[in-house]
Amino acid sequence: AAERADLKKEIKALLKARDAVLVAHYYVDAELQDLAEETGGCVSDSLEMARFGRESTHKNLVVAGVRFMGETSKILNPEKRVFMPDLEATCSLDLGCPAEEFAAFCDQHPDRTVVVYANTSAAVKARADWMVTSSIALDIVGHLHARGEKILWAPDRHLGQYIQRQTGADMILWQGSCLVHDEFKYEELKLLKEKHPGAMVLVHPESPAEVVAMADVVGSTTQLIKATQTSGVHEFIVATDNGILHKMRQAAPGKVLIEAPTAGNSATCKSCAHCPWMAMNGLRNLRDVLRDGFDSGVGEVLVDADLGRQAYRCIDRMLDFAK
Ligand code: CIZ
Ligand code: SF4
Repeated sequence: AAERADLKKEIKALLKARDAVLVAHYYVDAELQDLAEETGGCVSDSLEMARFGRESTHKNLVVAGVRFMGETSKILNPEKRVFMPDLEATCSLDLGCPAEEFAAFCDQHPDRTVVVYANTSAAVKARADWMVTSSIALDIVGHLHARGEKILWAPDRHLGQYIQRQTGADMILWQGSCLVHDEFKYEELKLLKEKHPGAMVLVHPESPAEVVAMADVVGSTTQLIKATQTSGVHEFIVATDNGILHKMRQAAPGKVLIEAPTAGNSATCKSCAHCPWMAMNGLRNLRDVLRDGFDSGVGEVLVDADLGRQAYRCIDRMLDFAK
């Protein structure tokens, strides 16, 4: 514990010395989320992380999250240096949507507007017309549908199906999935709900359709946190990465939060509903990157300048739409 306190002190001093601000996702360690808040950074979803990074007046950014979040920050802020505690922190959606195959898929459907989820590489974004995050996906696809546009969606198939059902848009879907949310199980959730009949079920739309169908609230991380805060209900079953529980406990003190069951977590596994890549962010590698990365370049997110400019358009379009 003493060592952790020292590390935190060191990180705070280094953030100042490097003129850097820490931006953390809801799914990373509670300690990192707290540090981001204590030091004037932010803890949020990928939409707010992108916004915050762009508006920050600090010269440099440190992103505690996964690779696509660091890349998005760099693309929006090419003049800033962007670092991550571990550049290997990726995402199964990003991994499952290689740029070349994706380009071939787009080439087969030249009549469609290409909408990609934030959880993709810079190269995939460079090919897209729009980038969306889960908090704004419904609004943007609904808007495009109303204009008569047909959609090519990638990479999360569950989120794509959900949007398709909600908006009625004509969509063809890339078949990717999130390895965390894909594991939430319908049968087990049904049993859990029977045991807690008063509980409100909160589900992230990267989960399978039959799990989404059981939800009282379907939404992005920010929307789910809000639901715990604003609803009069006392008990919640939460189907998303359990890193979010830290923020929910702060937002809704005293309320009961129950993790939704995954294939393995009911009795045997305490960390199934947690992204292994988000978990790669820790105090030690955060300290290391702040102390050494600025000189050695280790942990620095680099995006090819031309590719970055191309990818910028679809992100900027979303941010502009969100205003
Ligand atoms: O699952 C993710 O990686 C999410 C929910 C990202 C985000 O904040 O949009
Ligand atoms: Fe990707 Fe899922 Fe991890 Fe989010 S939780 S970063 S979607 S693998």
